[in-house]
Amino acid sequence: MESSTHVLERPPEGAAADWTISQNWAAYTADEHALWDRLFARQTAQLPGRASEAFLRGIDMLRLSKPGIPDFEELSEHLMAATGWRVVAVPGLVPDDVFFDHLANRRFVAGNFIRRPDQLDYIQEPDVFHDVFGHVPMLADPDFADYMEAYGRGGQRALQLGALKRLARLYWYTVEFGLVEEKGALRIYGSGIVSSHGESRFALDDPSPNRIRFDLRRVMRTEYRIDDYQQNYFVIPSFEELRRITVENDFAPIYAELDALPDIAIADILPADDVITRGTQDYARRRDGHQA
Ligand code: HBI
Ligand code: FE
Repeated sequence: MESSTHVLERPPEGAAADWTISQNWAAYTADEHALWDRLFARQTAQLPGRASEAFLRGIDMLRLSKPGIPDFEELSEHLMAATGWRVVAVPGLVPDDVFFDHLANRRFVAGNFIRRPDQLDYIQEPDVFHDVFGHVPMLADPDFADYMEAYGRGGQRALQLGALKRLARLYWYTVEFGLVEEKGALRIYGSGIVSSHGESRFALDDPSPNRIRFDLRRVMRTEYRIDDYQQNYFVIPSFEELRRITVENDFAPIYAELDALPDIAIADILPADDVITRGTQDYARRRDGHQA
């Protein structure tokens, strides 16, 4: 397994104490811009009717159809005008406390590197396409922008309470792999789905995964996998509701309540679940070679 070259132990040479670096936009090669354009065209071709209205609106508002890897300075001007968020460059994954501090201050950290052509369909670490195409459009939506700032503040608190696992699950099943109901249909807003060619179809069309209506406590108890398509998707009714959950709840008592309950295995469905799709899990079984 190749070592992930973008997970660093300490800020690299030249990085600030908050791990930010210059995006160095002028250093991108024509091939790198062309790879961005190829990924962008492939995803936007399949997103109408699949991505949430808020995501598609963000693509327009932030002028992301402009060819080439976006310049974070330019992108941040549009984003600041919409919701006060900025995009700052980092060399890869940053420590949780650094990550949460940026979010709490409306700074989204985006990798400035782009995947190689042989990594077109999947890359473990967040590159500029996952972060900027996947995450940034949603930050132009006021409710989602508030949710992400509240998430950052919640993360700082969760670190103090030793409850990071709970919050990481909330992030995973909303920000990374969330679905939203719009006009009676399911739409994608999670960045891990919307930036993935295969999962943008799988998440909505495939009979394999469960699709369950979002419940905060249920999500905070549910395990997830990071190495392949999800076996579970949770559906929120709206971004206003997502914002309300974090802005109106004090999570500390919820963490204490959940510590008395067992975790929920990835593909399990509970009697209390409001199930939209009871998945066959055929995809996971095929992948895991008929284990489980
Ligand atoms: N760092 N650059 C970067 N991007 C992320 O999405 C990220 C991170 N560090 C920590 C992290 N995400 C997650 O562990 C937290 O959401 C819990
Ligand atoms: Fe991400």
